[in-house]
Amino acid sequence: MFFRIFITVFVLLLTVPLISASETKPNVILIYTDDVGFGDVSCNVDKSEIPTPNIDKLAEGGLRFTNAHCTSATCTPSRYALMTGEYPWRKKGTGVLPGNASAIIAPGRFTLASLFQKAGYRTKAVGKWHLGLGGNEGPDWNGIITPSPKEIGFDEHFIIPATVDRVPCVFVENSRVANLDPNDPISVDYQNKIGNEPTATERPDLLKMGLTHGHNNTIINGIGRIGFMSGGKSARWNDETIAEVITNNALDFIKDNQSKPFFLYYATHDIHVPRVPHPKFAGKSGHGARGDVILQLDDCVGQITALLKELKIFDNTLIIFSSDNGPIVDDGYLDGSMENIGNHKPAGPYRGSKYSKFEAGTRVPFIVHWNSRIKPAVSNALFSQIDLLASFAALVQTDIPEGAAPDSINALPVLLGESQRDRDYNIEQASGLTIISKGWKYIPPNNGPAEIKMPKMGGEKPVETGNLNVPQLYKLDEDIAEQKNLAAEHPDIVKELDALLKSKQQN
Ligand code: NG6
Ligand code: CA
Repeated sequence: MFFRIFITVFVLLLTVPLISASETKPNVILIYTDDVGFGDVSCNVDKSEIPTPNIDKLAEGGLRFTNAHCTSATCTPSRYALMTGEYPWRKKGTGVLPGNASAIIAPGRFTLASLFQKAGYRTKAVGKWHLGLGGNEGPDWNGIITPSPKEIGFDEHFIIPATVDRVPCVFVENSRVANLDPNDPISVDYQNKIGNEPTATERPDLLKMGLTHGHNNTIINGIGRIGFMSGGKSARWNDETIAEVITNNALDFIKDNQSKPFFLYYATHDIHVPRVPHPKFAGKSGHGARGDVILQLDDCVGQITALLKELKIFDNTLIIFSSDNGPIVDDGYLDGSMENIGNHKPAGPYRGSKYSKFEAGTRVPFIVHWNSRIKPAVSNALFSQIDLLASFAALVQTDIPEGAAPDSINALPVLLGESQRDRDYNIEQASGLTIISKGWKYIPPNNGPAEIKMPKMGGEKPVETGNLNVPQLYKLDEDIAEQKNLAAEHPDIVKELDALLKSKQQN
């Protein structure tokens, strides 16, 4: 008896110091990539022609999910959900935003960043934003840009306002355009041409990268963009060094905050279009620009992990690697990716792509690495990025205010690999909503086009939207490629899922 008590006390004493601040307050780095498909990271597929050794190492030492989803098949809505814990389709104006859009998350709203702030973390957003900036009039590019990430929980930011294919082609640092010369003010317009610089429609001969569709407005650095811009010459980014610049910024933040808990939202431009790799990576993948920027992305991940190791904070940093939507090869530019795709399958075994209701639209890479707490494993649990907010709230033991993050559910045990429990249901958004529950995927009937053909797309299959004018039902655990529509055989399940989706849309 005594011996047993002694042992119990001894074991308790051993574990007490471990559940210290470092167990509940790890540093958190969310590597949120752009348009990276499930099959674009080599650890997710049997054989890959584009190696991603640094990302693979995170998977080998951590948890690799096979059934994790962003909420939407495009960027802005997925990021909105990630930050707010609210499904984007509940709120108007959360579709893909132009580069001069107003902030869509109201100042002071509780977000993933303000959660960490409340828990005593230092927080920073680096890289792609695409959630709008400024008030109703949009951002004041030549003054103080507010609201900015600062008003929703980020102590610091160094961001690409929207996308690299959208103007303005400048970085915003702590509410101001970085390196702006006040004598060369920026003007941005999404309707009418402004300034004297040529557009891609006027001067296709000046383009260093051809177009397949869109991107025919102002030419910046030899690349046609969406939207018109003038001025701000000293502030314009250099496409070849975007990855380097934002990664260095992230590395500096880690160095500066190595001794306190920090939350870093590191949102890469890679591998979105335009894909302009640094000369170090250009031509290195043998798969065109898309392959090259995958190598570049992997290198950036390697730089982050190397620094964490050097600073001896790797063990106590929780790193998530994921993506904002599924992959696409032709998203508007002729960059050699299509011709050189070879046997590479960006979506892995899944059907569809970015923009699609099929699984490839939202089923993305998701890796969680936390050396001091997570054991290496593969998780097949159905998981949604929308649950990160509530799960992290549980981890850092901080309350979510009443009414905030209405769709976020605490799935911390799943996130840490202590449970493989599926989310009860998962709603996916593309041009409409679909739902997964208990291994079934239901796509409501829809009259939209079944395919979107890109005008000059050559051999690539068109985007399969997933639209069909009859219900679709797939048994995902037996048919991950969504080939066999079982709706006619299981009208009861169709009815049940249809009702479930409708009920979730209402509350
Ligand atoms: C589309 C763009 C595409 C990409 C996408 C947003 C055209 C023809 N296509 O409208 O290139 O920018 O928007 O991608 O302009 S996302 O990953 O930010 O959602
Ligand atoms: Ca994206």
